[in-house]
Amino acid sequence: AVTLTTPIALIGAPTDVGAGARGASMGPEALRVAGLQPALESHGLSVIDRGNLSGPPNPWQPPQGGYRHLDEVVAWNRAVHDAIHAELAQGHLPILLGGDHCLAMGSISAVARHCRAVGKKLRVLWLDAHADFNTSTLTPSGNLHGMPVACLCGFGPDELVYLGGEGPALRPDQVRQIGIRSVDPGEKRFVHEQGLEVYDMRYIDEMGMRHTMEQALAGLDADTHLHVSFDVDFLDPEIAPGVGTTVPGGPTYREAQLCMEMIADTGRLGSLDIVELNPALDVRNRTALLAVDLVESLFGKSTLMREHQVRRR
Ligand code: 6HN
Ligand code: MN
Ligand code: MN
Ligand code: MN
Repeated sequence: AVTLTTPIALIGAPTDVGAGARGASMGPEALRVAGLQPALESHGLSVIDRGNLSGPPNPWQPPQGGYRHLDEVVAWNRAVHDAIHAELAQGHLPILLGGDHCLAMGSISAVARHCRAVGKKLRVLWLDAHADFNTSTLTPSGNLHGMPVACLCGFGPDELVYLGGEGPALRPDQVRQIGIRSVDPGEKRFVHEQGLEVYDMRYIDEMGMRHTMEQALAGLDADTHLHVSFDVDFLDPEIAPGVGTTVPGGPTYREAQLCMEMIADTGRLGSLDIVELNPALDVRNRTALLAVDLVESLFGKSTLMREHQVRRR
């Protein structure tokens, strides 16, 4: 659980090796320029910026054997794994500044390893327009940012499945996906077969964000580590144009705020990815500023003091 005394560590991973568009490599700097650290500090949190990790350049090659840039993706994710694990071991709350979403393999494998070591349960909230559940045979693109959930659940190459040591990092029942509205045909069958819990946009339209989050957060307890993997393309492209793979019909500003606030209310947030921000496609850093605004809510910023709000139930 986050307390005002849990130091937050920012870790930049400036790469787009897993993506189909160039530019997410500039994400960490855009988030810094948008004021992520002072925004969190303004709410009394202590924040350490660890700077950026390094790794191989993007070779911009076609896929081989169903994967694009597999060696580079492995190298980046090893670096991410080690950095995130080191922060968790020190009792810090790591925020991964991506970079594309393939990097969640490194961060979540580190979180899972940490949870195994300290005997905590792990719940992953995957906020995304996409399910990211492709495999080398299902993928239409070969881009590894479309495969991290599958790899984390054991469906991928050994170098990625075993990033965190023993066995796959996750069981599908530890994942809740929210905001989904673009799933490839083979991927759709595989999501169904593996029983992923997906709160797609149809569900959010019909049931509302409040009910959606109550479901997605049900069953958390004091022994649960909550990891949020925030793909910025989760948001409607009208408010968040700065991403490589926009899909219309995403959550509005108010829906996204409520989503973040309800996560904050659990007090269980233990780690976070902010990924897929693409400053090359953004407009005056607007999407980065929005991401910072939402992350403030995720860490408990609210309009009024808790005791001053009208009771909701
Ligand atoms: N992301 N499903 C598409 C693919 O190429 O596999 C798009 C994946 C997008 C991934 O935005 O993190
Ligand atoms: Mn503020
Ligand atoms: Mn994604
Ligand atoms: Mn996405």
